Amino acid sequence: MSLASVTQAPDRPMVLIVDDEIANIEIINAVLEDDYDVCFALSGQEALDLAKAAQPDLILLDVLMPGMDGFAVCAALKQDRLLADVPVIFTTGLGDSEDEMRGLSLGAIDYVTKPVQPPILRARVANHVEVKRLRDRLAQMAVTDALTGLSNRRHLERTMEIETARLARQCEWLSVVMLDIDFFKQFNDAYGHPAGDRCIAMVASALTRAVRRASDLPARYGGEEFVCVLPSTDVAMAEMVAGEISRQVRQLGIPHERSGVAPVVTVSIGIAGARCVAGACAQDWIDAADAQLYRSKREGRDRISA
Ligand code: GH3
Ligand code: MG
Ligand code: MG
Ligand code: MG
Repeated sequence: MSLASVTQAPDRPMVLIVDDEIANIEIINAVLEDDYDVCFALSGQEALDLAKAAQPDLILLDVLMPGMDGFAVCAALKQDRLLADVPVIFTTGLGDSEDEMRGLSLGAIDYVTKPVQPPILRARVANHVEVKRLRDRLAQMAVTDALTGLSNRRHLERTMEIETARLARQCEWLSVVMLDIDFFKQFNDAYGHPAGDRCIAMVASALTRAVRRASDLPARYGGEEFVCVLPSTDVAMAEMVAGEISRQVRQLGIPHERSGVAPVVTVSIGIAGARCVAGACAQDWIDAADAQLYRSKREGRDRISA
């Protein structure tokens, strides 16, 4: 019944119990503690703070509490982008169908009246946690490239739109680095398509090693093409990142006997960087980086253009 146990066992689902009466928390905790990491809050505000910090898989929410009541907590949770998808089950003494309707219309997934029946509460929690976890996995898959584990193109494009708007408000720099494996058709021809896939995955790992900031976003843009979004980064800094990417890829030492530039796999890189202004369009950075990448190819490959 603590946050400490949660951090030690990240695979056990976490349930947050919210109730102003400690006796109620103890009853529900006894029902769930064998299967879940349980944390608890004694007030609405505490519940919101803890939910933000702990990102539980499910919240059991009392309605009648001094100060902020459960309905208000539920409404606030649903307003919060990071918490809106956490399933909420009201556990309350309020048994009117009107109250139940209100709870459900606020976005709660379920409504249980106290005193709770342990096996039924356990079953409801298990069902909702399972659906929540499946949904989380699907959401993760929707933004991830299966071969490399990097962000996929859709996620990259959506993130860039959000970032350009955010950076424009601060009149900040945004740089985009685009890279493409050199003579990759010949690589596939020489070593086979499965080896080509492994090569793409290894280049992705080199790219991940080369970008350091938590806000940098490396992504697989297409077949053997990658894009790295670097917020608050000017062109000079982006050139350093690109140099590191190029070095890391070379250091993989993947033999490429049919490359026209080196005995190992190399990449050509294009960089686009500019300060964001109101109305900035993410696609402009992509187009500009692509044009620079094309220049790197034209001028001989295995090089960086900005
Ligand atoms: P360049 O130096 O000009 O980039 O030459 P290239 O041969 O790399 O050029 P191009 O971009 O035309 O060819 C990319 C090749 O990458 C074509 C395609 O067969 C291969 N490819 C694209 N996606 C994948 C993939 O997922 N796996 C494998 N193994 N090959 C892929
Ligand atoms: Mg209460
Ligand atoms: Mg290509
Ligand atoms: Mg290529």
